[in-house]
Amino acid sequence: MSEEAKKNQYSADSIQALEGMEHVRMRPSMYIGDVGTRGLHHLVYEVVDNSIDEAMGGHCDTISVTINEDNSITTRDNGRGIPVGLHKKEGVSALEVVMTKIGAGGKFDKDSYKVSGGLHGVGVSCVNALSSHLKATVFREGKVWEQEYERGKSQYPVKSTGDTTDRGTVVTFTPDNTIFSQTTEYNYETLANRMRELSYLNKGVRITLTDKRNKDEKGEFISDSFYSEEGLKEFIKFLDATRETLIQNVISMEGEKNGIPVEVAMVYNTGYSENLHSYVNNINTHEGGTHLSGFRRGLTSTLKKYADASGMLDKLKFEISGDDFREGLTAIVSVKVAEPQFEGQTKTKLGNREVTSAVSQAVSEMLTDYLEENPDDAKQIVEKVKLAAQARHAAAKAREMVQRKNPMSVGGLPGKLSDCSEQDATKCEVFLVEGDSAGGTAKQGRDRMFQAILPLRGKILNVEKAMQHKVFENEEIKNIYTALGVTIGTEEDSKALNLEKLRYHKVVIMCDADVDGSHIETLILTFFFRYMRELIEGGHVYIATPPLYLVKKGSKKRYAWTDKERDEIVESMGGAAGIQRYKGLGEMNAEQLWDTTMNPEFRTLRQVTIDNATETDRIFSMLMGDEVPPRREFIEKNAVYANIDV
Ligand code: 0RA
Repeated sequence: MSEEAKKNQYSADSIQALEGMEHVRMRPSMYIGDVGTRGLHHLVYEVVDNSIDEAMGGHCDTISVTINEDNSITTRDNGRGIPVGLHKKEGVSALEVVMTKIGAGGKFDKDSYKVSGGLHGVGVSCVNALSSHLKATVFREGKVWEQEYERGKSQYPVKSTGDTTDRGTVVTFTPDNTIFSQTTEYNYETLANRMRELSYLNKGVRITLTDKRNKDEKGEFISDSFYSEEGLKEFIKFLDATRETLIQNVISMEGEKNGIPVEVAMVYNTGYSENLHSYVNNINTHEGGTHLSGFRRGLTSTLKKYADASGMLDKLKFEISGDDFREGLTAIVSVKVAEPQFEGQTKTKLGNREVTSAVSQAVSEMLTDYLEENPDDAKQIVEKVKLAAQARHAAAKAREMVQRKNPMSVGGLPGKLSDCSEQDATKCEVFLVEGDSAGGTAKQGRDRMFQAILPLRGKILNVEKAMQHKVFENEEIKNIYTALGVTIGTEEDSKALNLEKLRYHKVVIMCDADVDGSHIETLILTFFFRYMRELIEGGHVYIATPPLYLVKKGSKKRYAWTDKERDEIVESMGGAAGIQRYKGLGEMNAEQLWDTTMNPEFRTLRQVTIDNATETDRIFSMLMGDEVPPRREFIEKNAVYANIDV
């Protein structure tokens, strides 16, 4: 072939490869979920998942991820390196096929079944398609190989640039800002949380994260290195660090059942909430599925058998239910499935039937051994189950009270609620306001057509430390249930929140912009997270952002939300303006509150989302638990709780 013909042949191949790539650029959300912050971070996970795959095959033990100064990302691993030889079918280097063919991203050798993979398992080619620039460097068979791409299009054939004794793959990519138009700025904490999680899920792999945009006091780049010797066992200790443990050890097992790799770790604490986390191929399965059912089944049957044999429950007058075995339980189930079927609303529910019995068996064996070897712990657990059953009985009565009220009859609505006149719930908003006086101002300032006000008295109950029946007996909480028109129990799930009769599609928490206000905000969020998670997941929960300052000069008036903004306004007014600091909502009059915080045209509402349920869980238990030092440290470090992604 002549040089010219070679060149033509080369571009013909890359044009063909581009068809799938164009589709990724046209419909990015189909591949990475969305093109917001989540999707942006997803690009990193996708590349790292490939490195984790190498690690799971035993070919790699070190991965590094660097956020470069310009928000491009560099990942490096010491795996085998992406193959660079000629790919016979495609007629170009395998590296080029991996980087530019959608679906070819996986391994060619079928015997190493791909167990990792991002939420959508789309491969690095997808990251390439969504990057304005990407450079792949491969260290393999003594040589360094390189290829660069723009928007997924290779710029030249794979070339060798030198010799090396290293092995591995380096990928540097710049997310395309025409696709990620909202932001291309990476959040260090978000990446750190995922890298930490991955290190627990894949013990023995060192994952280092470095942020070249920021330096610490010593002049060094911000960096964390995650490494876990014991895997899930350590993950449990990390999650439960601020809870008081009920038993001596973390109970754990690791093995293969019916050909399915299963890892389980669990511990009981003295608290009341159930914290189950499950993973399939390193992906957090928020909606649970067959592996979680297997865990529950194994736990219930084993504990029930033990408890019955012990005679400790003989005097109990009612049946123990499955829930009773899980109060104060923190557990993680992680399975690897060759061809996972994901179901559910967010495609995070495992559907593979065969997994249930594999996990159930694993849990039974693990727990039977532990109970036999640790009779004191066994006694503690059964004792706790018994108390849980008694409390559940009390809670059922209290919950009935919440359920019985019919929120559709005005008579049933809480007296303190100032309702709106609009009947269409999708147009309605309710403001949960701290204190009666601010509630009064909000009531005057609102647009009564579509905005309702529910004042909450003082501090609401800390549900993290209260037993369920106390929660359902609490006046403020009962008011929230009836005002929102939500009940407990749907046709499918007796414990799920029923949103069918939700009366307001926006639920806005409005608190003072001070320490007390943010504490109350956290209490309300804790309640929503533990008892109304579906409301958050449905995108219904928001936080209002009242201004911190009023800057006045002559007849000019402007509001500021940050110190920086305040200074800029003062300067734009030519200096020496009068500044009023709002210490609370109560200091604003109705008109000011409407203008700055409630008027949809000008206000900023922060939508509350749950980015990472495992991490959110840990943060709430820490913020609301008994131990003060970690909480103080967290609040000082994060000022507001940026970490739960509000
Ligand atoms: C295809 C085949 C093989 C490895 C990889 C891809 C691979 C991809 C990435 C992405 C980041 N790091 C990676 N490391 C490896 C198998 C290699 C072989 O059979 O030698």
